[in-house]
Amino acid sequence: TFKEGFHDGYVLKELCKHERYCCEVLQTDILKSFVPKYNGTVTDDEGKSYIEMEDLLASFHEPCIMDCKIGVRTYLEEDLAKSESDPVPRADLYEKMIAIDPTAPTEKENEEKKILKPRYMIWRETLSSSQELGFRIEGIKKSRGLMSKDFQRIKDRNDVRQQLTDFIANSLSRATRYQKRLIDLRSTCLRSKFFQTHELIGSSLLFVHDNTRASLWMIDFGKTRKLPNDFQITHSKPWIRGTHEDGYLIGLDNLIMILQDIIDE
Ligand code: 4IP
Ligand code: MN
Repeated sequence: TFKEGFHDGYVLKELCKHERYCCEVLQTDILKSFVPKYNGTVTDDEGKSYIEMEDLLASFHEPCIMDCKIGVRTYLEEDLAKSESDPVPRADLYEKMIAIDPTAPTEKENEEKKILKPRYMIWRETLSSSQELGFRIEGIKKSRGLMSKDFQRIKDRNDVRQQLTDFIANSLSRATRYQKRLIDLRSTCLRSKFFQTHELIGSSLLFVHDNTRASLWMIDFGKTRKLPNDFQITHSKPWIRGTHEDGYLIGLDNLIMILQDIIDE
């Protein structure tokens, strides 16, 4: 869903105000080197607006790409509240659910052929590794191949590890480089003003490597929100409603540990 940017080496992503705000703030945060460069917004001939940001793949040759969604929770607390006060079950989410597992819907959901979004999101978290490991593999593209999104049921630590091993094609140097970058990211997060004052929901890490390099960046800030004033989260305690905990560091720590297992293998 990216279009070529107006400037060389940039891509356009459909404008989301929350994401634009994060991109702006992050340009002056110490996390800057872990996010794509941001070049403001542009509007096309049809009046559609976009954010223009760095094409992270531009400097790679036939890159392999992996998108990992970070966090134990993938929906906003406000969406949960909304869905309780004004429930709007959705047919499209029911269809997506039965495509993955026809036995997943309840009797009532099967009658309506609709489900609520938080129910769908929580089901996706528990079917995958999100809830236990604080991250899940969303997609992998091997060089020149197509993007595969068939990872909905990758849940167990060993299965995740196997997928990661495949992704890096068993390369020790890639495992080491990715792990080092994750450790740098973790320590930068702990010192980051942005990280201290925001909950990061549905945000991803984009892993990219080719034959000579391997690196990763934080992407997708459409559901990242500023915490209420004077509100603090640990990013590492399990989520309990009202705490706004996102489990971001749970995800980073597990990624770092699984890569360590791969390195020690
Ligand atoms: C999708 O489920 C993803 O969770 C989307 O998040 C989410 O968009 C979609 O919600 C939801 O249906 P699948 O991955 O199972 O397809 P992302 O864009 O981060 O991948 P939101 O809007 O919550 O970010 P809807 O409401 O757009 O369908
Ligand atoms: Mn994403």
